[in-house]
Amino acid sequence: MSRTIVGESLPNIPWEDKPTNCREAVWRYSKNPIIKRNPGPKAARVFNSAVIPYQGRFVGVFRADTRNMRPQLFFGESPDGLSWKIEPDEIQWQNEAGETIQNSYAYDPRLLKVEDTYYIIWCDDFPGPSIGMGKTKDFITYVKMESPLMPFNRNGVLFPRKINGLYAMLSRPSDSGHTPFGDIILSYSPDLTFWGKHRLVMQRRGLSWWQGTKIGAGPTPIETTEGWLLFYHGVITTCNGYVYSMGAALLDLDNPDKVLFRTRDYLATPEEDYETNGFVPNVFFPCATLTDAATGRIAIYYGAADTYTALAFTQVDQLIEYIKNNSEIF
Ligand code: BMA
Repeated sequence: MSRTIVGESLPNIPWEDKPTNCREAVWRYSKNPIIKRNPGPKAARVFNSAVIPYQGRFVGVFRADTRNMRPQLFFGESPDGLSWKIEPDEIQWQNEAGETIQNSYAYDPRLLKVEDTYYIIWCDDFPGPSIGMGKTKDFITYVKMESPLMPFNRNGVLFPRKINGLYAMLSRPSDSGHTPFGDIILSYSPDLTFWGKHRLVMQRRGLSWWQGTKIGAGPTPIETTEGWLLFYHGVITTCNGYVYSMGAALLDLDNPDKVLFRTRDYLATPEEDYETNGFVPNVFFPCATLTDAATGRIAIYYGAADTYTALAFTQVDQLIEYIKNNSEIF
């Protein structure tokens, strides 16, 4: 029993116990990757994607790079969170007036439920990378909303409830290319349209090399009794390009621009073949979690090498203890 996660129980969460010889706080699913190459007629590689429980099963919004290599978002569903059926065609968006609109590209979606609505936040073309946001109630009709923040920006992550009466979103202002910098910023909104009251949350860290080039928020923050649990990616620049690893932080529940604890060392870095080999080698990019409040189990969905979708696990109390004991904030 655990009472640390403030949320619902999910008895059918995908899960595998920690291997007895594993000393890490996060461990990988033994049957990774769960989505391999070419899972659909248009989808060549599915990665950096988001899932959520829905009506007793699981649904997801998947980033698929198509055969012209432009990423789009595809809907998928699964009875167990492990084997996924991805729709052959991308999600069709309409504007608030109900007219069908085309998205030039879309990638790295996050998916969450706030009150009775599911929100999808992704990297959109403004033109140039920016935060796209849309909503659905049934995963049939999808309405694209106003762009919340100015370009260029990526890694938009909405909190699952209002904080002090305002919606809150993390993002990572960037450039129009493969951005060699980046810190995590918090913005507030009364209505999901107008955003302001921007606050710096966390910066890249020169001394902690795995997160020395840029950082970006990952899955929707998880509310816990110890603060908002935020998984994030950190990037180092090597002679061979960027390497993406995963860390975590605890943010103050009432003022999430205040970092309480933050991992000095990465929680996971590309090590397995499906993480070190692929379209972009050495990428471990978390975009979603499933949580079971009753047991404290957390399943982390991450993109591996911009090629596969993979799964890792952790337990909230053990993870928080690890973060507190291995934290460095400056
Ligand atoms: C980032 C994004 C991610 C991608 C990563 C590594 O800029 O485009 O979608 O996983 O680069 O290529």
